[in-house]
Amino acid sequence: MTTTLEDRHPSRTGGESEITERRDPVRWGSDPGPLSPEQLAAYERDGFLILPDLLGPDAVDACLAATRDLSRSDDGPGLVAEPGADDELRSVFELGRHPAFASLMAMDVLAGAARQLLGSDVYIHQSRLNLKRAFTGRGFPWHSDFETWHVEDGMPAMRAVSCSVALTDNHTTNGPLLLIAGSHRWFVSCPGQTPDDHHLQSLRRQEYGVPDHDSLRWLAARGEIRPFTGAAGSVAFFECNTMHGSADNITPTPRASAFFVYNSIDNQLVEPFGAAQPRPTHLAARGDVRSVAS
Ligand code: 6CS
Ligand code: FE
Repeated sequence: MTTTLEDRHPSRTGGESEITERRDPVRWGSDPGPLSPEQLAAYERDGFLILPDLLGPDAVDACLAATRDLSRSDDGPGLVAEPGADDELRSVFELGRHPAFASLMAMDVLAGAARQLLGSDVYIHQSRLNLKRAFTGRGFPWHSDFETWHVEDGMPAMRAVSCSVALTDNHTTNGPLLLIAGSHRWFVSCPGQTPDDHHLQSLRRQEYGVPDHDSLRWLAARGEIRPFTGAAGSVAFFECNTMHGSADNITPTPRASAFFVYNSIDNQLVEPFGAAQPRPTHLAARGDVRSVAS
């Protein structure tokens, strides 16, 4: 059942692509927090903020050990294989099951920055590992996370931020996250209509919620495409509507990343705006969500 709320960001309604101005603030409120005024200004301008070497080797090592644990677990719903390679693990969801990730995502340097950007308490909407293994790690086509979270999960407003933690060194060559600077200022509605149980396909190879080339050219003409490169322990915060994607990793070096999506406690999910059924809760927390402890 789709929601009866006014859809302020219609997409995948069966029509053509359309680019509209963003209708929500980028930074909500003016709460204090770990980010400096210069860092806040860069985030508002670009739609992302890269913090090189934010986390130390101990935190990275703990996450890598947790990654090995979670990757070994059974083939639960939170494990996603690469397209066309059922034995190659692509993503693992619901990282809070592991104490190392649970404590990292609650650290003030991460969760405090999210509260500062979103102007409220926050909860984890989604957490995932993208392993992007050496030679076989496949990329992710260009997309706005908010477009998916609005259409398929019922996220009402652009009041969420992703935190990407590099668990291995990110180079220009091993499939780093690519972001279009400034793209968060426009909403790109996508063509087509969401198939039932779309996540069973989209998390392996996304086809719906991927903007057309003309829209991507339009955005890239207004903002530089920048890679998130840096040593393991580097962190990128990116706004939920910033256009991003990444290429395949054909190099001998893995590009493993953890993603924590912080959503405002005041932006909790309603019924999907463009899908028949909500996605499972390991992809989109809903119901009795709990704020990340401050
Ligand atoms: O569908 C989702 O929620 C996920 N898909 C992508 C490609 N990025 C955001 C999110 O992790
Ligand atoms: Fe994404």
